[in-house]
Amino acid sequence: MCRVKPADLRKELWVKENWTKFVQTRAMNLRAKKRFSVKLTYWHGFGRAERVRMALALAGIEFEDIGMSTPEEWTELQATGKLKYGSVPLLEIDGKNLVQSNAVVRYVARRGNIYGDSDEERYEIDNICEALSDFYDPAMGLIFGDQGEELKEKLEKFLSGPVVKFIANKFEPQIANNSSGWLVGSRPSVADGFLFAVLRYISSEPLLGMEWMAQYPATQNLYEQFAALPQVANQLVVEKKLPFPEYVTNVRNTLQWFS
Ligand SMILES: N[C@@H](CCC(=O)N[C@@H](CS)C(=O)NCC(=O)O)C(=O)O
Repeated sequence: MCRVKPADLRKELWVKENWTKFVQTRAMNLRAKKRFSVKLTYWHGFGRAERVRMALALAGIEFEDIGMSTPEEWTELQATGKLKYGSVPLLEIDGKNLVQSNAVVRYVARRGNIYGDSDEERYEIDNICEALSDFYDPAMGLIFGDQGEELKEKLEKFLSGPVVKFIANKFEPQIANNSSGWLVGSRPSVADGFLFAVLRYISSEPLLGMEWMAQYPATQNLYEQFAALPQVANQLVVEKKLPFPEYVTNVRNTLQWFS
């Protein structure tokens, strides 16, 4: 008769127990690795990264949102050689270091299938993203300047200039004439994500606030529809956005702007 020795039994039990633990830990590590294999580096604010965040959110791609705050972090990042032009945002995805926000948005758009359903739609999406850059670029610096009378004047000019040119005359009628309620085609695309990012920034305090948007019901409806998409709503819950003063301080500290 073959008797199992107590020592062998203990060994077998040990292997069984620890193998299960090993398998569980490995699965956990793989999940964590997968979860954070996508990394976005910028500051925890809007700037040029928000269009990328919204594209990732719409595509349902989980990412680690890395916000810089010190000059050391900036120096270390430069030393990695990951920034082709020395500037952020940086998206680390699929083993690549992607820079240039509009090119990054297009990459995420293709990867996440949020880039229309035909070449015509993709052209229109690109066209709107470029126009959104034109609209947003002059507004991006508003929170970095004077917050008193000077800001008030700039905001008035912004409302009667770019807001009329882009929102009133172009995007509002384009959305209103599309039965889906999105900018292009029958489903949300990166163009909607970019518009949402821009609207959210310019409607934050101390900028325009939300009231101005009521004049543009189709735009406002798109804004609300986009925020309510489950994958976007999830991102808005976990986002690490800082109040403007802290965001501005972090950018200034990191880049050593002393003015
Ligand atoms: N065209 C680039 C511009 C990138 C850019 O200028 N990023 C700024 C932050 S918004 C930056 O990294 N500035 C620091 C520097 O260039 O030294 C893009 O859209 O990504």
